[in-house]
Amino acid sequence: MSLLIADSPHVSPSSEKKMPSLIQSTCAYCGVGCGVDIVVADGKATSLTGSADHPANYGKLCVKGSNLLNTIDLTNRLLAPEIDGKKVSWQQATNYVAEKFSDIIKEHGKDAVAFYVSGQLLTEDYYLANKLMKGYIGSGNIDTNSRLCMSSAVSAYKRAFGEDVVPCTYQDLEQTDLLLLIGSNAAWTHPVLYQRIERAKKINPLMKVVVLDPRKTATCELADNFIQLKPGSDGAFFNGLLNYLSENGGLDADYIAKNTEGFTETLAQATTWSVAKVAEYCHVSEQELTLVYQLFCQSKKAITFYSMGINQSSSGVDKCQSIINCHLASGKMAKTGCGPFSITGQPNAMGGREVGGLANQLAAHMDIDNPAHQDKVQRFWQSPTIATKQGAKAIDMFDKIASGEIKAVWIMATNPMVSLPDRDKIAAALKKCQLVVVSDCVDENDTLAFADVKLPATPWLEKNGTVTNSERRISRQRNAVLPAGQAKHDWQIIRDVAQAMGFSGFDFADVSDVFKEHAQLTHFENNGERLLDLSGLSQLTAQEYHELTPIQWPVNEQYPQGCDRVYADGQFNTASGKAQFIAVSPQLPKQRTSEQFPFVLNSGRIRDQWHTMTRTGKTSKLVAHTDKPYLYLHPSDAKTLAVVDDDMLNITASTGHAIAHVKLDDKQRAGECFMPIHWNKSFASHANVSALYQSIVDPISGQAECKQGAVALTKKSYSQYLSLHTVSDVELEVSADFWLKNTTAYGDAYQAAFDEPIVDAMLWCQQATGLSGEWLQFNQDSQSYIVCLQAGKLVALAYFSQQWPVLDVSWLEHVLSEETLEFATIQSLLLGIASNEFNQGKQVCSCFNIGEKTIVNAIAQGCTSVDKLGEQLQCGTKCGSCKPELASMISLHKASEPLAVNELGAG
Ligand SMILES: Nc1nc2c(c(=O)[nH]1)N[C@H]1C(S)=C(S)[C@@H](COP(=O)(O)OP(=O)(O)OC[C@H]3O[C@@H](n4cnc5c(=O)[nH]c(N)nc54)[C@H](O)[C@@H]3O)O[C@H]1N2
Ligand SMILES: Nc1nc2c(c(=O)[nH]1)N[C@H]1C(S)=C(S)[C@@H](COP(=O)(O)OP(=O)(O)OC[C@H]3O[C@@H](n4cnc5c(=O)[nH]c(N)nc54)[C@H](O)[C@@H]3O)O[C@H]1N2
Ligand code: SF4
Ligand SMILES: [Mo]
Repeated sequence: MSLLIADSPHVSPSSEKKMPSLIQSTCAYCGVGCGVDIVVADGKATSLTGSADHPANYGKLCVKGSNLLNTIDLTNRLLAPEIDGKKVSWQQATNYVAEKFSDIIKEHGKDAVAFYVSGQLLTEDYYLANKLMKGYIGSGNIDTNSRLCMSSAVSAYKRAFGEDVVPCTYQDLEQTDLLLLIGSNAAWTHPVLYQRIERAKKINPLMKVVVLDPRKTATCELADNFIQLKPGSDGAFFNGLLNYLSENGGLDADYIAKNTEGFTETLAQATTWSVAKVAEYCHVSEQELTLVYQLFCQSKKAITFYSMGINQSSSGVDKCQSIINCHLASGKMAKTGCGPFSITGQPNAMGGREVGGLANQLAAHMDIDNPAHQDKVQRFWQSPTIATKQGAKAIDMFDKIASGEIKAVWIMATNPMVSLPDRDKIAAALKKCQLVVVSDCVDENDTLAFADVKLPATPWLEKNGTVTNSERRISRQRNAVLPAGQAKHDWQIIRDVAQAMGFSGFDFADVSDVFKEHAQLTHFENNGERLLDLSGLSQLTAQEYHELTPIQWPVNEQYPQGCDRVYADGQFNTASGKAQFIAVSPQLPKQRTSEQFPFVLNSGRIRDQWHTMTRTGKTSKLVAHTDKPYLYLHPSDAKTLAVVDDDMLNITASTGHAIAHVKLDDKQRAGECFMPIHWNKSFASHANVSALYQSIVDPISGQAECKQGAVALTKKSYSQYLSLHTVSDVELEVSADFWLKNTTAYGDAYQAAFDEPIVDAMLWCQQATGLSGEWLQFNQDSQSYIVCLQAGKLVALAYFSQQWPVLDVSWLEHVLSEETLEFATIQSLLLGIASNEFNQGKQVCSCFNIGEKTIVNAIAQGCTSVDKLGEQLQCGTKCGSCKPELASMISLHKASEPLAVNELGAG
């Protein structure tokens, strides 16, 4: 096998047809930034494994990473540019966008246009988008979905350290004594890091893990202590910790004196936060708190690892600061196993921060409102103009689109209709906008529905450039195959539009030239002012760039091989060189429950889906674990609402409405419920959670409060329910009052519900599926069971009932894959009775397809450890993402009897 560096100027994937080649790249998904080895044969990616030598994952991959190649087929791909729904050439599309943008700028000024971009762009894409908006159009109006993700963490680092620098590494997580996981469900969202932590804890049983979350998540499997706090109350927890440190000898007076400023005022603010007051505020016991405070105080090393439960808050910057305050005060900073570690979500959230992709940054960690920085960047770019003030942050940007102040928006690699709060408001804004340009890889999503111009971008596997992970490590994302159809790389699309607008600074032939320019800017007149310095990479030849191995910044004369430890000398990037304490006054969420909206709505991720499902929704492998956008509800609330598992609930907020199935869940507090963020109009009629949140933001960072909404719940019933499995595509938008769609191994599975019963069920099926063949129907009570056969092969199966029909997935997979069905099978289909052998229950292990019932039975027969289950059933032995769930099933079922078929829902 030869090592092929595809898309380099020297070798192209198509020229290397015969021998299988190995391409090293980076996973498309989360901020862990795992390396992947892709085998390519005859221009196609044939297998993928974790790169054994990548320092993020050392060969490991989670379930999403392992399934990357199952999500790359060309179905739903946008393969040609379109204007107003008509295919056009690239030249037409590029000129059209350039002309429209130029006209609007000419008539209404530079601030009448905007870009809304994404932490899923590569650094080179991001760099050019930022350069075009800030240096050539001259406006600050470029913002990104990272605003919804870690902009509060960015603002807090900047305020405290003088620069947006993450002072920790993955190794620190393994080398610490105490790890606080705050508002992070890392077991599901950063699984490979979680597994590294799990392993570290096995090696060092003295290491302690504490989780703070209003929900007891899969991450708690690793926790020695779990603090189930009141939503939004984390700021008080950390003020209380600071106070406790001060009262119990936990301060590092020397560190405070030498390296920080503002301690006295900050402590004064925190002293009112006694353990008793924090306990009352956070709704937790004083004993639990004291235990964790003691742990922090006594541990030599501690890391606070925080994520969306902290950032997505109307006071997120202060919450991050309250964490930083505790680390500065205790001196648990910038040394092995210590520090405030904000984990990034998206694969290149960090790269976006480096190039200045947020509306309140300039470029290369320089400040947009600093005249010296403006001058520096403009001179470096030799650009005709430069942005001199902050542009519109995401929420404001869409408000300005709604008000008509912004007349053209170019959206790249994000799906704001699904991910921004207050969906109706976003829809109204996009509808009103004079020109909506969307660069995406898929041909349909909730945002593309509003696009005047659609630009086909290359997705992962075709893309080529760099990403930076959560620990400041730059890795190459290399393309393994050539662009499909007419798709172009995002950086090329931006370059071509910029040139069509008449701008001269975009003369890049190769992606490595873009990277080099970015690296040079980080060094330009830096004089040690900013830690972000990539001068060591600023002279790479194209070949060296293509061969670049993972490296942590800064990379410069002092650290030619990169640098893992920053701020070790206690010198920060503030004017005084000292880190800043800032007094924090804890705030509760702005979205409050009321008589009208009595439930707190929490939202977040599930294990196997990525964001708006444009990729992970494509494979049955990733759908089986959680096949519906459930609303997770406490059993006591379910009792009050008179609902049981799988009943339907109307979820109403001041901003919008959703409908979802109920899943009983006693792992959250009564009065609170949780809904996943992933489902949208491509997969469900009423399941977009962002419709239920108001767009209330942190006053400093502009990050939206996406974790604590207020909703009303009422039982929703329909007069008829349908489960439909077919090989054909079905459009249910008009014909059903509620619907859900899932990708399965055999085609699509639909669930639908009707306010009025369907009069002629068979006719409805024939019209909905458009299939002809032998249609058979069996009616019993008020149920209709319908099948359609083509030459003995089952092509459609529809069950109408007054409750949700329960069908086992593995049985369906079996009957729909058979070439011809035996008469007895057709009979059992029409009676709706699956044979026992197929009832495995909900899928738990996606790698080996192992269901709940199989696992529970193995536990009852003595497999009482995750390792034993793995030995017997293989579950958990590949990617390991299901191991926390297996552990929790063992605790639940250890002493139980094997389950009978009817005891488990068929999932
Ligand atoms: N499987 C999967 N993994 C992903 C992603 C994905 O879509 N799918 N997306 C990636 C991205 S972009 C991101 S940003 C990360 C996000 O990673 P995480 O932040 O770990 O994920 P979330 O599920 O959004 O939220 C984390 C937890 O915050 C808790 N929480 C809610 N309110 C509060 C609160 O007031 N205080 C505290 N302490 N906790 C609270 C929630 O209950 C939830 O368990 O995941 C990344 N990884
Ligand atoms: N209520 C609530 N809302 C949230 C969150 C929450 O926890 N709760 N989390 C927030 C967070 S942290 C995040 S990060 C956002 C995520 O939300 P989004 O960014 O809106 O979600 P994605 O599905 O990742 O959107 C990426 C889009 O880009 C396309 N795409 C993929 N690769 C490429 C590429 O290389 N080039 C181009 N041009 N397009 C590409 C995909 O097909 C998809 O349409 O959601 C936020 N919204
Ligand atoms: S943890 Fe999983 S999703 Fe994240 S980068 Fe690694 S393989 Fe990809
Ligand atoms: Mo994110």
